[in-house]
Amino acid sequence: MNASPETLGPALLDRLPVSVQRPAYDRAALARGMAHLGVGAFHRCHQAEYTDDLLSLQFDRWGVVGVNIRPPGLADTLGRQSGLYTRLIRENSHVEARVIGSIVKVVDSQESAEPALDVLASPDIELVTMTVTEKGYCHIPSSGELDLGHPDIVHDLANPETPRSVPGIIARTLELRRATHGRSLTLLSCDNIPTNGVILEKVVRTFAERRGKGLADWIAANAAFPCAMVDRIAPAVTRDDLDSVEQWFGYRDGAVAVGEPFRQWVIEQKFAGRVPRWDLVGATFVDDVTPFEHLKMRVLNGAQTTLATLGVLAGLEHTFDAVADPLLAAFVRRMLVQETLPTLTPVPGVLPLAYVEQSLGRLQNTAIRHRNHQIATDGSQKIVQRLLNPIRDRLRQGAGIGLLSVPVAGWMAYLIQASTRFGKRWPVSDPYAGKVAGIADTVGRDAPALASGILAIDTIFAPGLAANETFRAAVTSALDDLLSDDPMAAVRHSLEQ
Ligand code: CS2
Repeated sequence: MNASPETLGPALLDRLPVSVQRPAYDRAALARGMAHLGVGAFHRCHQAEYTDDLLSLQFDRWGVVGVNIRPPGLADTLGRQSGLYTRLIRENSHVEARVIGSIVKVVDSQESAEPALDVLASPDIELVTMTVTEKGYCHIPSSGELDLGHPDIVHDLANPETPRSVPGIIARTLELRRATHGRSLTLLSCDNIPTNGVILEKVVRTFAERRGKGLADWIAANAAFPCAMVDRIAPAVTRDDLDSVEQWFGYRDGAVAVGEPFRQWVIEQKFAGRVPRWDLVGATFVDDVTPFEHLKMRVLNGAQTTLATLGVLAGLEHTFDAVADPLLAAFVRRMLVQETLPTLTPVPGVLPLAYVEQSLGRLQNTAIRHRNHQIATDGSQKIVQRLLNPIRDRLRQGAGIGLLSVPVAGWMAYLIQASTRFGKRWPVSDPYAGKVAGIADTVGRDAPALASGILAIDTIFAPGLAANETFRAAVTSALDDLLSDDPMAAVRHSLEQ
């Protein structure tokens, strides 16, 4: 019997195969200085890698303490490996492996907020970055306001010392910092919501105002909430990824992360203290992130959501399968060039058409096995910034929206058919899945009634948009096709117009 392979850890660093890069700094000397909330595949492929790059260039106390307040727990796996993990960059048949050392510890805080608060309120922590997913902010997608009816917010306002939600945890963190050492904190949102820092600040402030005792004023003076645009495609990690590392490099790693070569990070320079000089290793510090985030969310993410929902309806598994389909590829390119690009403000150094081609090229990478169902998850939290905001801008310009309306109907069709078509193979997950299912139960398979019912959800569709006749007609007609036996007729019809 073969001996089981060694697990990645500090003892293995000097014996890694030469093809695996390792931290080029003294990891034993790395002190903790920042925390990251939501250590998933994306963080391990993005912020942690930038930090690892920086530590090699300019060593400083920027060790990251990861904090997970939602499953899955990672403390055991990464703890066993002293925070080390393998980051694979993959592009078709090309693989590049590197062990990242910037995460010094991971804390699981799913059962209670205490472990998270211990880390976040500690005076060593000068900065908190976060990737908590769109719905983690507990905001109303159409308005950006804190959702005071959200069960976790209701709970946290009644029990502010034992919070469950991100706004509740951040407000409590700042309250504890104020009461103990009084040190300021930068909170850097890295989620794909427009003006993410503004939204974070707003939900935390609204929460703190209800808490009273001058907390909101203290936060305004002692915390900063910069906006950021982040980019790298890094799908959920699979058992195959872990097995590949073992096969290729001879050791076991339970926390492998896989990403594409492209990466980008644009950060608003608005800090409440020291932050790592990520600008020395490829990040960009700017005064206004807005043009960058619109470009990225509307083009790259807009294409992903379009290919994901329409791809699932066409029976295709991954993004690369959907973009290889000639009809879907022609559709998404035409949608982006004709309808999305005219809504964007120029970004210095970026040629819009080249950005579209580069984005579609990234989506063709067959080594990035990003499942359409994964991207379709939480679509209600994504369509506002990816599709509805450009639609609203187009309508204001009096311009056509026949193409952008198709993936909006795609999201509707996906949720309408969740229980009958997809739910058995993939647990469809979206905070609005129940609501859409309820509408479908009441009105049946009648596209105009379904579209009307769903467009009336004003926390997603701002009333002005939902009332627009052009938009209503385009969504209804696409939905009718998408629910038929020939769902791709929606795509063909929109291209014929
Ligand atoms: C994806 C994003 O799952 C999704 O919603 O669209 O995670 C996407 O891969 C990243 O934003 C790329 O930077």
